[in-house]
Amino acid sequence: MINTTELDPALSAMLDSNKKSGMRLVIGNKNYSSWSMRAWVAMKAFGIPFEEIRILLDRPDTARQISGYCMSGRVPLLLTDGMTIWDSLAICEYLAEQFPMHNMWPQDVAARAIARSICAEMHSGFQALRSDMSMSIKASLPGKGRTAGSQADIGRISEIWEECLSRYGAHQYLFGDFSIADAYFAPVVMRFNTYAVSLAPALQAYVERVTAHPAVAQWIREALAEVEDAPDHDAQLNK
Ligand SMILES: N[C@@H](CCC(=O)N[C@@H](CS)C(=O)NCC(=O)O)C(=O)O
Repeated sequence: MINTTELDPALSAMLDSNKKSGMRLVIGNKNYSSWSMRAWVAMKAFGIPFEEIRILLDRPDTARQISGYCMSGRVPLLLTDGMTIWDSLAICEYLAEQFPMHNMWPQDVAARAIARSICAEMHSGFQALRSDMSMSIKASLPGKGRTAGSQADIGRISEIWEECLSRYGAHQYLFGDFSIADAYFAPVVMRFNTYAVSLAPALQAYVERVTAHPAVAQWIREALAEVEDAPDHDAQLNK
């Protein structure tokens, strides 16, 4: 067996990267599964190879199928190195550690701390936006879902984006180059498109850049091509 620590760093990184391929990502329907989208977009955007396993949500056997991989009952799941990682943020952190050459987080320490803060805020917050403006990439629901709670969430997200784009983003992505933070907010971008949220021009331009990013655009194409619905998710849209 080759001891990669004694090799040229570039060759060693390439061998490590090959060793880590063979990863499998378990996701839900692309049209609806916002948490799956985050991990999948992060992997695609940074060219990390993986096999996709899609489990349809809202089916009688959804829970049984997910529990075949992990008892969390939720997707995404990353199957790698004989273990399962069962949370989108933990998956992104694992990938950033395993593939340091990709700079999945911003390189600047202060920017990285802010990027982690906004991902954590997304991960634990914005409940009203999630429930009142649920993700359905296929749907067009301009103006729907505007409760006091979702309006407040839209306001807070606008504030975060404005701050990151003006301080770190050089008017590209939230921290300049595409990072985990952009993957994390990609499902919000999908919602802003579906529900036609009107935004300041700089934020609308960010929405358009994320929508056009190759990894995001691929997810959208594949979501639009899906034929299966998810009845409970659709019921959320029509409440
Ligand atoms: N905090 C988790 C949330 C995962 C989550 O809620 N996933 C939803 C799909 S987007 C799920 O698996 N739901 C199971 C179901 O609908 O049966 C993460 O970040 O991965």
